[in-house]
Parts: sequence; structure tokens; C-alpha cells
Amino acid sequence: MATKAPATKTAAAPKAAKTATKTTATKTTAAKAAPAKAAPVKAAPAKAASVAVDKAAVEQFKASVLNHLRTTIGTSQEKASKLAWWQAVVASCNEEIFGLLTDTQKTHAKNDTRAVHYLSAEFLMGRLTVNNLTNLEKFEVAREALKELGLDINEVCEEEPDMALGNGGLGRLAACFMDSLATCNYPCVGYGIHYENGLFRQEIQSGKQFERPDSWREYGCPWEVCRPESVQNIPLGGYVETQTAPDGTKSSVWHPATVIKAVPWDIPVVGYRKSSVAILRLWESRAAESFNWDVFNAGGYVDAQAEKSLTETISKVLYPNDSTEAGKELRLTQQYFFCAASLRDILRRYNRTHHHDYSEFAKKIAIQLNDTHPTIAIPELMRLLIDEEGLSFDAAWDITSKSFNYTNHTLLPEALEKWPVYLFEKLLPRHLEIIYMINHNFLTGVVDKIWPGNNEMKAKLSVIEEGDCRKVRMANLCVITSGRVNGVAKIHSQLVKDDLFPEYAQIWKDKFCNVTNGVTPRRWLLSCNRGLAALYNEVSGKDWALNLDSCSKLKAYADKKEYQDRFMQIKYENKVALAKTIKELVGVDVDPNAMFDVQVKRLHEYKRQHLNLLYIMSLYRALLENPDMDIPSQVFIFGAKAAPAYTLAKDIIYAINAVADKVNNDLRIKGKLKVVFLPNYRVSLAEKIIPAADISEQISTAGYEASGTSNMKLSMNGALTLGTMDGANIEIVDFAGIENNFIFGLSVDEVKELKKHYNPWDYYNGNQELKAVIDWLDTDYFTPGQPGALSSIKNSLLNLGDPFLVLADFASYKEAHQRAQQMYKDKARWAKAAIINSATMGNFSSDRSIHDYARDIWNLKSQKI
Ligand code: 26V
Repeated sequence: MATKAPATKTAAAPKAAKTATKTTATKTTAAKAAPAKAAPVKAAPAKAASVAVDKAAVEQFKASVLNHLRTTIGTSQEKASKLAWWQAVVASCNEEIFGLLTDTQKTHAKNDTRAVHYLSAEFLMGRLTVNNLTNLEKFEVAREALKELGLDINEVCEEEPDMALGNGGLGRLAACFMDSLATCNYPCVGYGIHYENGLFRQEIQSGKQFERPDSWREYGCPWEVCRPESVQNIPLGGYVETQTAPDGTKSSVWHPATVIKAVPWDIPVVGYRKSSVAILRLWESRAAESFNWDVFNAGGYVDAQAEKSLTETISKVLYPNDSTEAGKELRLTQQYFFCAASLRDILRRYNRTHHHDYSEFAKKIAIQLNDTHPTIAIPELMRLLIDEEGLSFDAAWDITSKSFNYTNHTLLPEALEKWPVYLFEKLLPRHLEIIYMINHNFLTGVVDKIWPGNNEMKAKLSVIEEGDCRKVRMANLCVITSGRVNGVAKIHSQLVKDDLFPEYAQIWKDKFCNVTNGVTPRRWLLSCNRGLAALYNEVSGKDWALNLDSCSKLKAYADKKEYQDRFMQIKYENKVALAKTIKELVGVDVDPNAMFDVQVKRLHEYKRQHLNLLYIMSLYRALLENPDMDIPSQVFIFGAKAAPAYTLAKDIIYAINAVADKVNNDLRIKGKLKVVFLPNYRVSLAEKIIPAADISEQISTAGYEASGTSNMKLSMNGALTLGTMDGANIEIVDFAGIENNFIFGLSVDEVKELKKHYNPWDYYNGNQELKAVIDWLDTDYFTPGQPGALSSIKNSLLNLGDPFLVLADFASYKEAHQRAQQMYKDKARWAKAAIINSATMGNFSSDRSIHDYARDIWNLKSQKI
């Protein structure tokens, strides 16, 4: 039967934020209310929070919001919608933010500081209001001010659309890095694309994913500022003319066919405690009007408009990670468009002080390529320096090769970008020439010297892949040019060096390095888990969000009942809040006392959501056989978007929903098992799910997940990792202890070995339970009247060879779950493990990652403002 959420005041209270303002006395009461062992936890009394905020600051904030409501938004307190209130809150924040921004920029200009320029096609910023208020140390003040105005801050902040300008891990990493760069006072600019539509909004209808446009700024985004004074004109297409000077020297002149206008939108990124304010500059494409006058004057009004809409299409939409070939041309245009605009911007700023003397360029400018997406920046910088600034090829190469660095984020062959040469000929003919030159110099000057006459080696290392359709290999161009190439977790960096680029590593043994990813503790702990943040304030002092290592102080209390109870009480309250969200979103009742098992990430076969699903099905079968089985109640929570053209990924979403529907409504299993697929997983939803998780599913086939970052967020919030020895999981359990997590499955080496002779049928035939659940997929049990609706999963696991070894890891995965269930029954043991996980994640603050980049890659100094 469906279990009801406890109808207490706490159960009804939205969000964990309430707990943050509790006094110590209240917390002790809460701790006393928490139960000792296995007994269901009672909800803590939701005492009115006594808030120690500065009264004068509250009055000031109130006055500012009311003033903006009237003078900026143009409405009144009586008429204002929640959206209007939110806009007024943002306007109030901006008063302070723009002052801080000016101070930051003045300091950097005065000192002519070296800066890093982070080029990324994706910045998954999410919502900014709570984060900015937190970083301005104004959250409590704002909450109180809004409360006095009769408003709930959480409800007001819910008005903000997510800035979903990224697909997943890579984009969110860029956003965390911006937060850390600003907080740690490193001079920087983030450059990207001002997509009109971010990653699609996912709707689930009858269990199936449908993609809808995400118009995040339909009603404007009050955080961004347009900077018309920094507009750039970007040439595209056309042909290259070779000119011969009287002295016989040849030069290339590019005659582009079109010019696109790049309009910059700046989003200030506020460092924690008003450290510095960084700028994220996103480029929007517009038609360069002047260019269409000819067509226009000739009476081609409609044609002129059509041309306009084509150029404006460039920043229209973010590409979902997709396996399709379609739309390639537009994607390459997007990449070139934002890189060209960013480089012109970099050069413009540099020349304000250096007046076209490029001898200092590499000293002042570091450029980081976030994956291969911005690789085209390499030939574009060469082109700008040669064609527009008059430098020689060698001088331009010297500067370019000292300025760029490249981060690799995946080993998946299908994700390594290769662009057909014909596309370059059509869109970027001059860049192609430059790429050929770079490649020629590399092959003759480097490869030939080490492997004389070895044409096979040349073909392998060349930037150009020969064949029917010649292609430009972007990763090769990155490695050849960059000063440093890094992977994003120790194991991944090792594989980048040993398996992906072994010959390059032989040529340049010091080029390759590792910087393990991190996540910002301001968003992923302080803002999203105010209950736990308050506990850290008490135990580690108020600076823990600047120095996450100091959270390790809580470890000393991991055995203490009082702290175990308090920690688990906070977790419980977060679970109550999530249970309420689940009810609102999908109408399913879940019991906050059940174990919350969470897998949130993009849907991909290598991430193996289907392994999780097969286990859930086996658990369901076991419960049907024995409904009184002695296991804790469990809620399996999924959040995942599938690339629109990735059919099997979509089938897996459908299967999860079909199983959920059946399981959640089966009275026979007495509510012991619930399955929830939360639609439209995004940053703001992650912030609600992660603080409530008991188990963090990190179950990729070893060797495939470069790092993972949800593993860090979940562990930080006290979830135990149930995962493989892959990506950053390895480093996480190194810090948190293997005994406090549930590690299973094949290792990277075992995967490599097994892949040589893998036959999934052996596992299918050798494990009756596994066979039964796989065969269940073929029936219409979960899809009544539609037998075969889930068969594509079975087909991939058996007939298509199970490329990600799901069947090979199944038994071990099940056994890991059994260990987790055992431990969960021992509340004290579980609490201890949860505390240790959270308290030992200091290494996974993105501040640490950024310090690593600054020291090992960018040679960048922090600048006090
Ligand atoms: C791209 C594509 C494009 C073609 C179809 C298949 C496919 C699959 C994956 C990708 C994503 C590549 C880049 C990426 O997002 N990597 C993620 O980067 C995170 C930040 O470093 C890291 O934590 C994740 O492990 C890694 O998958």
C-alpha cells in the first residue's frame, strides 16, 4: 500500500532551508527527537526559526526591493506577481554586484594581470539567485526581508528559469569552475554561446521522453547585460586568394562570403564573500545588417530577411550530445563563431595596453579549451596574428602554442570530434590552410625526426584523417598545439596518456597531466543543504565553504551518537522535502524512512541505468516471492535526459517508467519498493535530490566515465557511493574509505581483458535470476497489451553483444546492494559512514581543482581585490 509522508509540521515544511536558521538549542532538541536505531525516525518539531540577522540590513534590503519593484520593474507591491518580485530581488543584488565587478576589473586593468580565458561551448549555470545571495552573504537577510513582505524566498526563487546552457557534466564543471575562479580571485573570463534555447525540456508522456524547447529567457534574464560596445564582426565562408608580392613572397587573402555580428551578453559570477566578480561572456549571433543592403536595395526584402534568420540561427539552440550526423555544419559554425568572437575580444583587451606588440601575449594570456569543442580557436588565433596583425607564421605559432591548453573529457570514440575537410573548405577555407601548415610542420619537423620514414605513424598522428571523406581530427590539433593536456580524474588521465595518445606522450612526456574535477561547495552544500551547512558552521567554523578540507573536523564525531543523530535528522528532513517534491511532480507517495537510492546523470549505455533497472526488477521478483523479506524499504530515484536521437537510451527511460508504474501500484509488496523517474532533470532539480540521497549510484563500466561529478556532490551531502572503480569514484573512496562505500564490478584492466572474448550469453545462461529478469523484458508484464515494448534492451544485452558488460557485472552489483541493505539496518553504522563521506570530500571542491590548474597549467596568480 502507498505509504504516506508523515503529516507533521516538518513534513509539510518546504526545503531544508528552515533548519539553517535554527539556534543551537533548537538543533539539540532536534537531535533528541531523532531515534536511536532502526525505529522509524519521527519528524523533528518545526520550531519557528530564530534568525540572527542584522535588522538594519533587512530594512535596507526591503527598501531596495520595494524601490526596484516600483522603479525598475514598474509595478506595485499590491499588483506584483512572484516573477516581478524575483526580478526586483535580482535588481537589488545587481546594485552590489556591479560595484564589485567594477572594482575587480579596475584592479586587473591597473595591474595588467595575467588571466585565463576559459573557452567552453557549454556553461550549465542553473539558477543564480540563491547562489548569488549566498555568495553575497545576503541569503538570510533576503529571506527575512521577503518574509516581512509576506513572501517565501523559496517560492520567489522558484520563478527563475534554469540557465541550462549545457548538456551535463562538462557544462556544469565549467559553471563550478567560474564560481571557484571568482571565489579564489583568479583573473579570468569565461567565453561561450548565448543559446536562445538551452538543453531541451524533457516531458514524460505515458512513460516516454518528449523534447520541448527550453526558452530560458522568454521574459528576459535580469542577470545578463548586453554590451553593444564590444560587438564583433565574424567573417565566414568564401574563398582564399593567393597573392604574390613584387619580391615573390606569397600570402593568402581570405574573401569571406558573409559577416555575422557577435553580440556579447555578460553574466557576472559572484565569488563567495564578495571576493571578486568574474565575467561569463556569451555571444549571440545576429545578422550584420549592413551586409544585406545590396539584396535589400535590389528589392529582395524577403531574401534579406531570410539571410538574416540564417545567421541568427547560429546561437539558436544547444546541441544535445547526439549520435546523429545531421546539423554538423551548424555545429561547426557555432564553435567557430564563439571562438572567433572571443579571440577578437581577447586581442582587443590585450591591445588596450600592449598596442599590437605581441611579445607579451603569451605572458598575459592563458586559454583553456574545454574539450575539443573550441579547437577552432587555434587556427583562428594563428589567422588573426598572421593575416590581421602581420606576424610571421613562426612568430604566430610560437605565441599560439604557448597560450593554449586542452582538457579532455571523454575517451568515447564517437565523442571525439572529426570534421569533414569539405566543411572546412566551405566555411573556413583559410583556417584549413593554416591547419595544413601546422600539420605539415609537425609531421616533418617532429614525427619524421623520431620515426624516420614511418608513414603509418604519420598517418596515425596526422591532424588529417585520410579516406573517402577526409577529416580534421580536432583532438590531434589540440594535443599538438597545447602546452598541457589534462584528463579529469587520475585514472582517466592515465588512460588519455596510455590508450588515447600514447605516441604523443612519447614525443612530449611532460605535456600530459591530471586535474581531478571538483564541484563548488557553495552551490552543492552551502546553498542546497542549509541544514548540513549549519552543522558544519558549528563544527568546522564559518570558513568551511572556502576551505572544504576543514569539514574533516566532523570526522572526529562520526562515532558519536549525538552527531550521528543530528546528521541523520538533517538527512531525514531533506528526504521529507524531496518526498513532497516527488508527490508534486509524479504523484507517487514515498516514505522518507525508506532508503533513497539515487542515480542522476545523462542517460547513456556506459552509465548503465539499465543495470540498475535489472537489479530493481530482480528485487521486485524477490519481493513478490517473499513480501516479508527482511530488507529496508527502498526508493529508487532516477533523473536523466536521453539525447533525442539515441533510441536505446529513450527505450531505457520508457522501461524505467513502465517498471515504476507496475511496482508502485503493486499492493503485494507492501510499499517496500518504489521507483521514481523525475522528469526534466536539471541543476535546480539536482539541488533538491542530492541532499536527500542515501545511496549514490555511480555504476559506469570501468574505464568509461572520465570522472563524474554527481558522485562528488552526493558524497559531500552524505550519500554512500555504490559504484565501480571508475573515474573519480576511485579517488572518492580513497578519501572516504572503501568500508564506507559499496564498490563492485570489474576493474579497468578486467574490462579490457574480458572484452577480448566476452559473451553475454554465458552470463545469461549461467544465472537463473538474471535470465528471468531479462526474459521478463520480452513479456507484456510491464507494458500490458504491448509485448516486446521493452525488447530492445534485451536485444542490446544479448544479440548486440552487451557492449558495456552489464551482464558481467550484474551478480557483483546485486551483492553490493545486499551489503548496502545490511548496513542500512544498522543506523549507527550507516550514520558513521555517511558522516565520513561528507566530511572527507575536501579534495573535491572545485577550488582545489582551480588551484591545480592555476599552479600546474596556467601559471596564474590570485589577485586580491
Ligand atoms: C558526447 C557525446 C557526443 C556523441 C555521442 C555520444 C557522446 C557521449 C558523451 C559525450 C560527452 C563528452 C564530454 C563530457 O560531457 N564528458 C563528461 O565530462 C565531465 C566533466 O569532466 C565528466 O565528469 C564526465 O565523466 C564526462 O562524461
